[in-house]
Amino acid sequence: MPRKFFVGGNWKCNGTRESIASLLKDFNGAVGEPDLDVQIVVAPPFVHCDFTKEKLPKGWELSVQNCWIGKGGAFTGEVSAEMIKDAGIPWVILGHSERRHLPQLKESDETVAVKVAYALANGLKVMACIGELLEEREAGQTQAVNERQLKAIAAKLKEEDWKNVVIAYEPVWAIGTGKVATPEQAQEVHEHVRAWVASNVSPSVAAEVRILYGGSVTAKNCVELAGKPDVDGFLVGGASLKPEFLDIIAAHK
Ligand code: G2H
Repeated sequence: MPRKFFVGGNWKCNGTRESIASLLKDFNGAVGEPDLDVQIVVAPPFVHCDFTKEKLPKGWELSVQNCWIGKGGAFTGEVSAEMIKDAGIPWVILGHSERRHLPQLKESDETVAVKVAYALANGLKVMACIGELLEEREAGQTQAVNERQLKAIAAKLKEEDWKNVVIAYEPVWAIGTGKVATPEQAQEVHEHVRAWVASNVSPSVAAEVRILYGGSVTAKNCVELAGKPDVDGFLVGGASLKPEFLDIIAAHK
């Protein structure tokens, strides 16, 4: 079965009720019947999820951008996977590079992996992010870093869990910098990731798992990226807050 194209919109820590209402009004005005060849998932900040859910275009799904590592309880400020599921939100983004690398957060490979496993076990679907820093790429460690991050996650999952996972490859040097990976650079890593999954999880999971590219995706660069055989969609930040998100959704056509 061909892999269905997937476009995620990561709104990060942006937006007001007013700006979201305006953005969704534009999206609703421009989209007609759902395009069954693409899966679209947007991730507002927690506080805007309900508001966004009421106004999402038909067929679009909702995600959050993080969750707590385990069962809820005395963890001030955190939101558990069970709560997210209970709120009717199907997806969570985990392991985003901003959570891995911001000095205030510093989530380790192990923390990300435990979160992914717990979220899946509690009925969420996961966009699991991986990606190397600029200095790691320059030191020739790109594939090794992505393998290490993936290995930590794979070690905690059963084969059947993978049907609820999409992998997002987001080179850190390309995130929010305007410096997009070339289609060849993206394809090289995606192909390697898929081969790693084939060898370390199973060939059938490798054939089915969607591998998204993320990092300064725009309406201008998305078509060429989408043309690469192992690029199954995008995780979009800045451009998901603009009308051009619709052009990125159409990139698979
Ligand atoms: C990477 C991406 C969204 P941007 O973080 O996950 O953001 O498209 O702004 O680089």
